[in-house]
Amino acid sequence: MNAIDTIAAIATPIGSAGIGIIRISGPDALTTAARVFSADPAGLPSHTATYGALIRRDIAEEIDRVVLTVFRSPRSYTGEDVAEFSCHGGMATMKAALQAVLDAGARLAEPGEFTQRAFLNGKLDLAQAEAVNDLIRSRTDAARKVALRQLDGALSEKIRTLRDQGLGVIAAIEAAIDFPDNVPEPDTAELKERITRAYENLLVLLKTFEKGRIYREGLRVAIVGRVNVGKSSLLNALLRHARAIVTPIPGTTRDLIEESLEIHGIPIVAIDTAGLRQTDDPVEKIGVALTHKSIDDADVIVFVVDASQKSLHDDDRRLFDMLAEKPFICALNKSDMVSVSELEALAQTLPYEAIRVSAKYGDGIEELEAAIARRAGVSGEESSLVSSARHKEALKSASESLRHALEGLDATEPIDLISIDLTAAYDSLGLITGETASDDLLDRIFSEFCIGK
Ligand SMILES: Nc1nc2c(ncn2[C@@H]2O[C@H](COP(=O)(O)OP(=O)(O)OP(=O)(O)O)[C@@H](O)[C@H]2O)c(=O)[nH]1
Ligand SMILES: [Mg+2]
Repeated sequence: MNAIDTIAAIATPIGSAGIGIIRISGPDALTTAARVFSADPAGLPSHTATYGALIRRDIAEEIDRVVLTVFRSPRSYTGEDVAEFSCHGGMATMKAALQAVLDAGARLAEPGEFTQRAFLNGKLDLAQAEAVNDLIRSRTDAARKVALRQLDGALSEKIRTLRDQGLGVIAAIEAAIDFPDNVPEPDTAELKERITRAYENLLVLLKTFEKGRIYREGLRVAIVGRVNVGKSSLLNALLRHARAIVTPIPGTTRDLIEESLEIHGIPIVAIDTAGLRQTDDPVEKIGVALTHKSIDDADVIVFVVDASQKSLHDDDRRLFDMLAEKPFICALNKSDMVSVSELEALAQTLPYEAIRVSAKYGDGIEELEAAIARRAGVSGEESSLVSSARHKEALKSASESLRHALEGLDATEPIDLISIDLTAAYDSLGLITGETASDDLLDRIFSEFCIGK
């Protein structure tokens, strides 16, 4: 256990709420709590809650009526003694309560410092600690599930197994190097098989990243097309409420409008853009430039065509050409304004398959949503393991080291060189679970947390 100071912070959002929690952790958590609580928590058993008053003894003032919960080391989130005051969640109350706790000897916690202590005390490994932050920030059910699995240790277990396997091989090689007379060199074919197996397992894990990233960070979906084709109407239809201004005047939308929504459990940032056309209007010009940028940044592009025009406009064709290499979906909008046969005829002339929709009446929106999810390659059901770019980088560098080791074996390099590659892979994997993470890396990771977690 690290002998460090006692920290405190508000663990709940700032604002008005039924309850607001002040968390205190550290060797003096209970004595600090005792200084501001009407009853003495010294005799309270772990995991019990006591009703009482939060008071400032120095000015003999009661701040709030609270419930104090006590968790004794090591059976607490941080592994240290923890005291939590559940106060009435008002701004003034929480501020005064926190100040009283700080004046009683606690230091204000840094962002993520509670979880950092949990990590340092071996309550969680680094991947699990990061999952706590992912869980707090998850916006959809699918993202929550990915984070919870990681918190449960699903990723850590895979990494640990891989590291254990790697260590076995490294130990065998090192023994042969250290005691050449007594320990035979490991059999090359067997070495190769063991490293290949680890390498393949790594690649399988790496493959889950793209989907994991989408669940964690969301999918950027840009809605683009000519002016007046119904892009803003389509954003509103996807959101199921009137967010963007819709008018019959071409060039209504000039700025990007970004909104969060959820499709099949996937967090989506949908972006309504300025209609593309040649224009001399300086404001619209900027809007059009922004549209081009959002096309570049998007994971999926919804390209809207106005079916009521009954044929493709030159601007539509230009856009088709521009999007050819991108992951786009064509939406044939205003399908309510034309007959089925006219719609068929128009669809035939399109270079790509199109989804028929009516943004105004909400027709075809589910089909469009399904197409977006398909285009992203995620179904909302999969159990992705790797979702963070940091983990991906570590896995990639581990896999490169293993590939290097395999090439070395093929080139009959001496086994001490192979051992160097294997050790590098072992260390890269340790970055994920934290065994080989530097203090700088740890500080950076935990500073991204909220205060109070
Ligand atoms: N009948 C019908 N009209 C639609 C549909 N979608 C949009 N409209 C109408 O088309 C006009 C333009 O709609 P917007 O959503 O503002 O089009 P936009 O593509 O955002 O236009 P800009 O922002 O100017 O580029 C409005 O009058 C809408 O009511 C549809 O599915 N059916
Ligand atoms: Mg618009």
